[in-house]
Amino acid sequence: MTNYKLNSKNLSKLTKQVAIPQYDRSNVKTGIVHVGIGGFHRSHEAYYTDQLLHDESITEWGICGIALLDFDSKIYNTLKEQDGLYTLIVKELDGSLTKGVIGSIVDYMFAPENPSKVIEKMASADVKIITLTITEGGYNYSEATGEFDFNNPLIEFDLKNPQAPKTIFGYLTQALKLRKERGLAGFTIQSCDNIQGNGHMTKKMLMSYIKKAQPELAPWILSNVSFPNSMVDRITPATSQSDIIQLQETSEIDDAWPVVCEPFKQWVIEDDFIAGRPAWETVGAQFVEDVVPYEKMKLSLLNAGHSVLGILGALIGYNTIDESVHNKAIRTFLNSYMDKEVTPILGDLEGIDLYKYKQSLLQRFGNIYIKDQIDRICSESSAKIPIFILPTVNTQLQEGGSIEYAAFVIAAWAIYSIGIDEKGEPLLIKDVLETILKEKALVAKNDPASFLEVESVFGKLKDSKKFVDAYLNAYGNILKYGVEECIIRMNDKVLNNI
Ligand code: CS2
Repeated sequence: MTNYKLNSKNLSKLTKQVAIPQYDRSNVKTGIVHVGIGGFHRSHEAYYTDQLLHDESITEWGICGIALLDFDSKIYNTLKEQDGLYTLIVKELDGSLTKGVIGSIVDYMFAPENPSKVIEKMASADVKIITLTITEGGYNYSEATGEFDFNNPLIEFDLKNPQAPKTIFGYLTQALKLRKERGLAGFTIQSCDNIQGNGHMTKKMLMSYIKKAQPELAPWILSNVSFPNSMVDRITPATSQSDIIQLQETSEIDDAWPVVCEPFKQWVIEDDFIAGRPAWETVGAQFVEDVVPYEKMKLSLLNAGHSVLGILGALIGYNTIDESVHNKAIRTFLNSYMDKEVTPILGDLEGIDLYKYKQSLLQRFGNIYIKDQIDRICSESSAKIPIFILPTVNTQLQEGGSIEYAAFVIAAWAIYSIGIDEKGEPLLIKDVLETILKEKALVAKNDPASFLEVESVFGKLKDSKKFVDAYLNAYGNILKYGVEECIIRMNDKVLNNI
């Protein structure tokens, strides 16, 4: 089979076995600017939008993808080489692959190369929505103070260099300033990150920055910009070299960076778009009045479930999430965590069958073809744990409920942070707080509670005797018996007797 480099020119050469955009991409305007064009954006929002653009009467909702960080130059260069095109490979539960070329990213920019071009783009009249996947840590929120972190050197830089910023806050501020000066309407800023109340968080953080950077702009923003909350979901592992080769071998496409994902997808959005929006509901998104319960459910079951499987699995020496969930003891532990500690805090979720939702998560985690990397899941845990697990712990503590399973996971994380698994192999710790986590983890070998002193992660958790006792008990047991033996005993409810 002849292979063609993926680009606009070669699209027409592909035979029909892979779906390709059936719309005139040159006719599509960019009503959306998206910041953070990693795998998740490309398996989720860009996919939904591509489906939408197949209705050729819709031409105003193409995406301009922004690579914000120096580190993002590779994806920018790839998209540029491929005219914004990439292949989405859905790994079905039976192992088959559904492949489609996605065409919704019709423009792309590398912010570090030309910040003013990005600001101008955001300020242009066609743009109605800025969507974000800037990761949980990208919001510059300090868990210790509950406020915007003005000590971040990049924020200090942006305050001094408003025309050539480095952070999303600097870009949005400058673009909104230009829109106001030019008498243009505002836009919607829609976070697509895994944060409870992601719209509220975006608003709170941006307004804190604006009050320092451009205080006179604040009232205009409050009446001209909207920040809908949303719940986003689709498991999207990092693309591996074998995915690239498999695509070459099973299609005519040479794609330098395809995206792989699971079949499941969900997008629940608050209908609060001040400058109009695409009819994403026609391609499967749900628009609701209040997305908060959905977000809470997803973050505290799916994302927390991932962290549980990732941290426990990493210590045992597993590489992928499916290996971890197929370990019966871990699976039982995860079930107990979800049933005993998370479910009670979720309250009534109208129209959702939680039992089925939890069952479906186990099936999704268990998809053996996805091979979701434990390294990916455990990366940046210092930003994930405060969002995925600690809100559950704090509510349970207030209500006198169980925290034993969560405390076990945190103890396992403290041991994980030493950087060696139970087989003596090194663990790859990828975290902005890597240095401090390692330092505390080493001290914790003799004084386990000291790990809980990382206030930017744990806040005041170390003051809860109930939590600390459970954590210390778990820490000691893990070192003594190993993760698997501990959870087998815990599952048998005999741990307290060991
Ligand atoms: C994962 C998420 O990063 C993580 O820890 O839990 O990336 C997860 O795969 C997505 O949120 C799924 O929607």
